[in-house]
Amino acid sequence: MNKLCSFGLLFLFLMLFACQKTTSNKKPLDTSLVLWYNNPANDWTEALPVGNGRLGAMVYGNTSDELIQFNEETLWTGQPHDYAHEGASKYFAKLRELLWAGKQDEAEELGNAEFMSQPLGQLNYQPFGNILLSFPNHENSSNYTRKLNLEDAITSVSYTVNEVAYKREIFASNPDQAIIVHLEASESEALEFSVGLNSPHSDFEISTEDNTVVLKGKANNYPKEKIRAGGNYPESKIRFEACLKIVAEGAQITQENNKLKVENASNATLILVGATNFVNYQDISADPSERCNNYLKALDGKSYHTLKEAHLADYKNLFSRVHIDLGSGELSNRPTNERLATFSEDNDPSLVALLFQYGRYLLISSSREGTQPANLQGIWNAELAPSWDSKYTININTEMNYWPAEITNLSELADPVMKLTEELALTGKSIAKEHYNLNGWVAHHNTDIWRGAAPINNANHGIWPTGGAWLCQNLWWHYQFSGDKDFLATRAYPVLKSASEFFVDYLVPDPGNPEWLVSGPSNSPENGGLVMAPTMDHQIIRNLFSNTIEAAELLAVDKDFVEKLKEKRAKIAPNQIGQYGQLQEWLVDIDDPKNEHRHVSHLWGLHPGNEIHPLTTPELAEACKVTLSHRGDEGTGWSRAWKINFWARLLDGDHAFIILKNLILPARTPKLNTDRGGLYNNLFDAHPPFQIDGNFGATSGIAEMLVQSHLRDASGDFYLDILPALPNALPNGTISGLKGRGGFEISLVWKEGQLLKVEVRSLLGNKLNLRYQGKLISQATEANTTYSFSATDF
Ligand code: FUC
Repeated sequence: MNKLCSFGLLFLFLMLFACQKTTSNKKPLDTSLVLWYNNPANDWTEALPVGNGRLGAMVYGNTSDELIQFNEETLWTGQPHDYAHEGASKYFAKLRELLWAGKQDEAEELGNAEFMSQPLGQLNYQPFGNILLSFPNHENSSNYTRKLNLEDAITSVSYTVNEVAYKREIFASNPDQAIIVHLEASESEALEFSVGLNSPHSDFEISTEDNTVVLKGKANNYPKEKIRAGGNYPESKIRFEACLKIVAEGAQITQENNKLKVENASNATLILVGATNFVNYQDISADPSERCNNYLKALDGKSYHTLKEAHLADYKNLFSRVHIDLGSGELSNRPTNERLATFSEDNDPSLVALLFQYGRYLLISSSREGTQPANLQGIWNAELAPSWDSKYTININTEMNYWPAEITNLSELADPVMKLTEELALTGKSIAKEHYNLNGWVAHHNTDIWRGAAPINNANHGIWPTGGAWLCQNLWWHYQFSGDKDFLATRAYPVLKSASEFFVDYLVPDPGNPEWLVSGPSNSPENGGLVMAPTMDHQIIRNLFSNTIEAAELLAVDKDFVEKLKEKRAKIAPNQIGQYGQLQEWLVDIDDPKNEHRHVSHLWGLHPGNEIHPLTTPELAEACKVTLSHRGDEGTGWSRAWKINFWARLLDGDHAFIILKNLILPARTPKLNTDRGGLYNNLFDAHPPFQIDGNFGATSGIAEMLVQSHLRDASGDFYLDILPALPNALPNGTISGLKGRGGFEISLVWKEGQLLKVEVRSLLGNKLNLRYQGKLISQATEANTTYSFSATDF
């Protein structure tokens, strides 16, 4: 035997040995895309979420008394309602006068009396019900694991009782519009359980028919204890129904006290469908029973295997567009709660990758084409009186939810927030008329499923007219990433134009600097009360005008209007640098350097806007750094997430990483009396309490460290900035599938902090401006063609 041949045999032997090892032993857990735990959830923030955009569920993973809490996204309190305050516009000019005269208290008083939404608050998102499973004698188990695998969007629980292995798999199917729970035992006929449904609402009934448990009910009214003075919240008219059907071949199924008891089963599949009478914000005429029946009919006869395959195909089509690997080690193999507990002292970059992908997972699970947008809690809410109503706060939170959509290759998932914006453009028209006597549309700092657009809560933070204008950014981004002119003409432009129409006539000369136009009455969210001329408004309105101008020019329409917008845009009060070198939050230099307020609104122009950047406006960028140093590196969950994005835009990856570490802190530890900003054990972001924006903002921030595409050359083509803010803590990695404006898909490999390889797929054939460490490759591209470069090409 020659040497080569004996090496070959040895290799073959080793391979066989390796294969044997992996097939004979339990496959080791690939933790790169898995959240996993050795214990059932102690509470809701440890339960694991699944969702199909419309239905959501939180799975606790208890062995004997399993609880699966579920939601349907249209179950809200209230009914279609117009929130306009008739006659409010009579006080609009007066509010300005009072503020200019330095009478803020009086202005707020007048605002509260005459200018606010009717009622003063909006309605809230509701829980639906619970699936209650009971497994007799499963209290004492061994080999317990529960996990959520982001690769297939399935959460599973496995354990052993009396040498029988039990396994549950739970997922939310988008193609079949159902929550699927599959149960199996390793020994035939060893599975025995009972299952029922209940609901936290006061008005509901349960029945059983055939192999199905049915829950019918009506939403509670808005919780009394949360009603703000101003009263008169619309009565709840949402009705709901859920059906849980059991398929367990060969098993014995009996009805017992509105529950179903299953005996002698080897496996069983539970199918939960649910619906309400909500059709849209003006129409609640649907029949929930009919909807449930239709869902069940469409599911009839499908095996668990078929349901699972359809789910995997649908989900993977979205999720697998982006791969990320930031390296892993021994530490990465620990349960997720243990990794979270020590992340700040560890070197565990794969938890960063997991958190990045978790944000994408949560967006896929809470926002699909045709659904409601992800609200403050996505679609997961167990409370009748959730914090901030689990609605849509649009002075940062809802927008943050959608920051990752385009850049992490989930473009179609932005559809719900664009639809919401289109609907607000309709309800906001009557608010523009009633409250301001102006054309166009306006929305303030919150909205709900009924598309409330009037100022709510209190004049000191509710009168803020740029919520709608901010939301317009999503429509514009969608065009920038997709290049879809048809979309621009039919969906984006009409909304942008109408929003601009409002501000064209709304802006007013500042008495101190009459050549400047300012916004007001308004506030710098939610800091400092009712004022004239907050910086953020000016940045948002400038951005709105610029996008409207460009859209009109691309579509070759509305020449005169474009001229008017250009003229007004040039006069909007510019950003100011104040006495400490900070970016001023208002036109007057009154910032308090000790103020660590969670909102950093006046840095909007840095992110998510694009008018401030170290390369284009270095002095303003320096001023942003001063402001950020005043505000500090902590804050609520979403505030931390925003600061990651800010520092990435300031090209300071290490500072961005400091904040990321502050976000990946356990929100709840035995040492603390109360929760803090950070993450719960299920990696839900903590404001506290749970608020999903911090998850989405973190995903966006990590993407912004790796690729940015918001700057443009003189002819308007985008720069793709590669590794613009790579932290030292992430020296090695690969990512594929990130998106850039202008229609590019980007894949990167880096090592020891340096780029090795970049591949850019041009989708639209636009000019490529690839920039790395200040060096630029510019070239024409062809659509659907991939271009590869190594570091030495720069
Ligand atoms: C804004 C923020 C709060 C909270 C709420 C839902 O009002 O100022 O911190 O996130 O939205």
